[in-house]
Amino acid sequence: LSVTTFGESHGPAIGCVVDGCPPGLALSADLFRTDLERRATGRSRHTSQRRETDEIEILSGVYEGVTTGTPIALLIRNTDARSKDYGNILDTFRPGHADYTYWQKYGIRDPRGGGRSSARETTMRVAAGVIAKRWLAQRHGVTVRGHVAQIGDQVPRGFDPDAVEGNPFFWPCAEQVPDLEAYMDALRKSGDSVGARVTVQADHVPAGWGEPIYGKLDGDIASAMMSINAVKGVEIGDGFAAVAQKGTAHRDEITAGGFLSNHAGGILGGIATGQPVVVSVAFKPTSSILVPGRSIDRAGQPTDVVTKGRHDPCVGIRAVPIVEAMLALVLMDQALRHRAQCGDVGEVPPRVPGSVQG
Ligand code: EPS
Repeated sequence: LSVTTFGESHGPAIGCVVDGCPPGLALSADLFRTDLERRATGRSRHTSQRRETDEIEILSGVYEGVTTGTPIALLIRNTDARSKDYGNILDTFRPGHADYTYWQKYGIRDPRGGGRSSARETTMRVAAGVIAKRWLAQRHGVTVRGHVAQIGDQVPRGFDPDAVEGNPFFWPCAEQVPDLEAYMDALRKSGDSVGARVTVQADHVPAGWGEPIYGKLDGDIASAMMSINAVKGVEIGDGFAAVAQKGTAHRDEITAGGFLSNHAGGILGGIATGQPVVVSVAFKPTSSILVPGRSIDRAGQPTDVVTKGRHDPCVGIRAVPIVEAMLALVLMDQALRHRAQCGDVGEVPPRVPGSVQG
């Protein structure tokens, strides 16, 4: 499976091409609505107030409501672009923003705002992810669901999966939501931004998906997550907490009834164990903020930068569907690769004579 996106935040449209989806999957434009809405701007006062319709057009790869096996091209026309918001910073570089590195690499300053580095690009990842989620659910019963596990120094005081979709923060503890509203209101008024941690879990992933050295399942997941803008860290299972653990604490002991814990996050040696695949992603604080910061202009002269316009005080709040989409896309890709090499899930690979057989 391969996915690529195109388009700029302030261009006429954004889109993606998903190549390698098997034929026969039922697909229509309305199926994209829920996840696109979950990610969209302007749905609460705690996100950017840009209002896009995010209406999907299916350009190819679907005939009479089912995928044909040919590349699926999806398009969303931008309806609320406003590149003049960026007029005052075009000659400078926002501290902490990809403005600087795009300029170093390409020597072009796109007058259409962040262009490709804008979080707008993630819309099409979510759209592509809808296809992967549907295929995984229908073919293998795999589900992928996430939540926000930290905003700044705020951590959930409890975990109720049913609470997540009922508040604008994808937060798993409903009683804490008023505190978060106050926290985010104060942050927004201060003109600053904050980071977030998003945790996503895939259930019913069959043991065996993944590859042992090159193309490890966890390697592909890390690469996919790091390709999301504003991501600075990825953990599988216990992740960095494993540094302080002893082997006796970290290993997941096995009984006839299954594993006794899941510190590994469902992956050992690059291959799925059959337990839930658990991934956490760190989002940095948004760099487009109202607090003046020191920078330079294109001539290298010192200047202060203030970013006005419609921005997210915490881009991680909208990131749950994006992280879910990337995990689903990696799992679908690995599922197809597994089928190509080893056959369908549950099919016992031929045993080599002399090897120990189960
Ligand atoms: C973004 C800046 C804002 C956000 C945008 C991401 O947009 P604009 O380009 O109009 O300033 O609204 O997010 C979206 C439009 C979206 O759909 O996610 C940024 O700098 O990343």
